[in-house]
Amino acid sequence: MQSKELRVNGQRLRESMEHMAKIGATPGGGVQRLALTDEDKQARDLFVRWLNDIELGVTIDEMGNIFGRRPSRNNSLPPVMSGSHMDSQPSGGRFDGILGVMGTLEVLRTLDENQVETERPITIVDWTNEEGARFSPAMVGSGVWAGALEKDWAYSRTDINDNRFEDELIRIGYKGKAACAQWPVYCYYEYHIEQGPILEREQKIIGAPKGIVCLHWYDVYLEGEANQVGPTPMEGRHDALCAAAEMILKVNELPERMHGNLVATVGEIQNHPNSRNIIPDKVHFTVDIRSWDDDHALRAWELLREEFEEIAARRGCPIKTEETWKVQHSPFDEKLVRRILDVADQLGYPNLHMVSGAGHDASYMNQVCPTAMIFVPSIGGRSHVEVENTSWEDCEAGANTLLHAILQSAQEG
Ligand code: HGY
Ligand code: MN
Ligand code: MN
Repeated sequence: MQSKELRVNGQRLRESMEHMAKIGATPGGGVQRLALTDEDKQARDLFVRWLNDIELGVTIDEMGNIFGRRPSRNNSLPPVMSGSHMDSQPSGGRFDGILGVMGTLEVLRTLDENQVETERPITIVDWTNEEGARFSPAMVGSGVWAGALEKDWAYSRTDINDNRFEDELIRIGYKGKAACAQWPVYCYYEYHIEQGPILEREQKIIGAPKGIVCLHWYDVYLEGEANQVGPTPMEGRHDALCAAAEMILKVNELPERMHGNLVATVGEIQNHPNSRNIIPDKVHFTVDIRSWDDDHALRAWELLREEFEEIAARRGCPIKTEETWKVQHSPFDEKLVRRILDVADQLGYPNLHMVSGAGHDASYMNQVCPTAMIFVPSIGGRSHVEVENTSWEDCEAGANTLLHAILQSAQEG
């Protein structure tokens, strides 16, 4: 068969996705496969089995990143790499991350059954802890591989129950022997759901983001004074939760005050002792700021921090802030982005040049090799929720686009 006529097997892709969706399935139709949990291990074990079924050389590195390598005519050439992540949010969706891993697997299965030989090897990857939901920050596996994050720092990260990243990696049996350090990659594609409303609204099937916004993560800790809620007068209280509440509204108002091109969110909060008849004395909350303009995001944080200091002083609640993680905005390789749009045209899929507001491992891969992403629509623009959904037709269209983008790159000498 002419390679131009090649198409993936949409039914097989659907079956692999539905098989994976059973691992960590939640009552509302989503998944909970937090990084380095038993559910993550189950998905990993199944993925490795599927890689072995098509005789890919499997490598697991010391951050638990899983690579499968498909040999080629010229194995000395740097490979085309494609993949994503299999870990999820606590009440995550059945498509985020896993579609990129299963989509790439479907591409390799299709090449295999059609005996397609490529000039370059092709490597599939599952990156560890892309979400950062259990162990912050996000994209830790790809960050260490790309040399942007320190392995020992990553190993020391703890979850809310003080479990260490490294210990959990060992516990699930995925602390591999291979060094987690970048090696030459010809180019990297990541196939992913859009996680927003644009493709659906514009009635497009394929999105080709020009890149990913910057992501800046901060942690804020407030100290108040606990006391019995009844006898303690309102005057003179040091209520850490009220201080946090004022600050959280400042975060929400920030984008408007910064004249747009920015989103700012408080997604996580812990309140101590969290008892209805005790004035809270300890609060931790997170701040997530994103923009295409890194300096704009930094200015926003500086503004916030000044306001937080004023509120903390006025309420007598000492504050500590941590600049936990930053990844710069990532403009993708224009040639590869163009390739994705051209392939979508050739396959007859309406397509759109856009930007990604969601972070992806492609942010770090973009720092080490030419990188681009393929998006498909999220129904209702929803993601990171159990109702996250994408039509199987669109999943197949995305995988076909990935197939031909990978093929074109893998045939380049
Ligand atoms: O935060 C993100 O956008 C990604 O889900 N890690
Ligand atoms: Mn994702
Ligand atoms: Mn996600």
